[in-house]
Amino acid sequence: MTVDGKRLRIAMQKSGRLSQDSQALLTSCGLKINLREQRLIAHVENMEIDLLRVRDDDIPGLVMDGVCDLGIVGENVLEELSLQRQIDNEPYNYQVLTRLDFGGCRLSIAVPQEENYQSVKDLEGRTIATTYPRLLNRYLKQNGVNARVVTLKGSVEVAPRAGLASAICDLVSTGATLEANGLKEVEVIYRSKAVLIQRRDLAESNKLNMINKLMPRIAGVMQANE
Ligand code: PRT
Ligand code: ZN
Repeated sequence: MTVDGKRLRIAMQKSGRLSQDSQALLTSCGLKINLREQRLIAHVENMEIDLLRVRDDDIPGLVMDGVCDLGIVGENVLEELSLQRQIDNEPYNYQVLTRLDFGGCRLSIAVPQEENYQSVKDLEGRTIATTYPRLLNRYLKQNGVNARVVTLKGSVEVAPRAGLASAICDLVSTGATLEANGLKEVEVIYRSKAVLIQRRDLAESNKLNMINKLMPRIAGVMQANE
């Protein structure tokens, strides 16, 4: 299989919070997907489309590097990689085709429940654990706060109890995880949803035609969900 084959390649999360909704959206758009396949690549039976099922963290890079044509990913992951690539002077080109109606969450700073937190200034000089160091650093910079950022890929919510940090910056949806870990949400630094992105340099007319056919269907599916 070649990278510049004529089948449209869509990167989506293999298993996680976005996979079911991503799959349901594509199915509602008329793509016949063999859901039993546990493989990296799922061929769509009735259209010239392949689904690449990967970790969500890999999706923005696959699109930015032009290896996949489209991707469905959370804005939090997309923005974090964009910031990283800007800092590292690497290309981070992509186009957001549409925001989707799932995957909603917020990236928030949380501190121990018993703390008398007043304002963002209370974060000065502290250590904050997060999986999103660049989004957090941007926020701290914008607010003129000096804090040490520690990157953890998982279990961020236990960092204060483990003595690794005195605050965290993590994704929140219901707030139950923070509550269960004796933490309270004090600042929302980013609001995220899933988005459909396209690689910038996509020029093949057959692929662009397919995308032009898909977009109104996606809009229709979202309208029906309202
Ligand atoms: O294996 P892979 O790397 O693909 O998956 P992952 O474990 O990295 O990601 P996954 O499946 O957990 O999340 C994928 C995407 O879903 C995220 O990047 C967000 O865009 C979106 N999303 C929406 C969330 C949440 N809501 C969410 N609540 N991602 C994570 N959480 C976690 C959060 O980190 C915390 O641990 O859920 C917990 C908080 O939830 P509440 O309801 O207790 O507040
Ligand atoms: Zn991930």
